[in-house]
Amino acid sequence: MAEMTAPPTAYPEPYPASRTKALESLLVEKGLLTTDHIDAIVRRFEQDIGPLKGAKVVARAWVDPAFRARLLADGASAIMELGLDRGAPLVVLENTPGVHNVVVCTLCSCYPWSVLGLPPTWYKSPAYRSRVVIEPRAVLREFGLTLPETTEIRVWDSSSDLRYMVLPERPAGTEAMTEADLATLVTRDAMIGVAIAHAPARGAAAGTD
Ligand SMILES: [Co+2]
Repeated sequence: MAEMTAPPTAYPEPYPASRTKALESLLVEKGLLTTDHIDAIVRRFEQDIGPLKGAKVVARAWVDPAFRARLLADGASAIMELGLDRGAPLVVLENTPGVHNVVVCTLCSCYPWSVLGLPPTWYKSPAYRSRVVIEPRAVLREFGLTLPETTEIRVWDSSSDLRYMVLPERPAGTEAMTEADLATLVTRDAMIGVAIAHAPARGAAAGTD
């Protein structure tokens, strides 16, 4: 009969994960942070800080036609001009008055992380992944985006070796805005293609999920 051995320990976590957990519990215990606060920071990385990179890329493309041309020709190389990581091959899809582009990964959740950070939860949902291909117009309406019947909608399926980002149209009435101010009009959802960029409205609230 085999000798009793020590009970199996839990599968070891990678070092950064256990270190992060230890720091988090210490800060919460000391009352310096709350778990709500930490969740809010994670959300900020998903919604604001990640997509901020793409917003800068779009704003540059809006003000600099030569950069725009390089971006459309080879997205991954062009974003390096703004100090961003090259990432996977990146195809930038230009929206025009007659054509609206929208991005999905039907197989899993491939996403242009080099410009948009972490994907939102809905992007990974089976419903979005299957329905946007079959009935894009209806799905976009659910996101609050109603496009004219005459606008052609093109759906692009990402893969592990090819990522897509939408270059939204520059809103009318923004001719006097600086590149930095223009970047604030570009949302994550507009770069996935489930929204468009809007000119600033007086008293408009910040976008939420
Ligand atoms: Co995928």
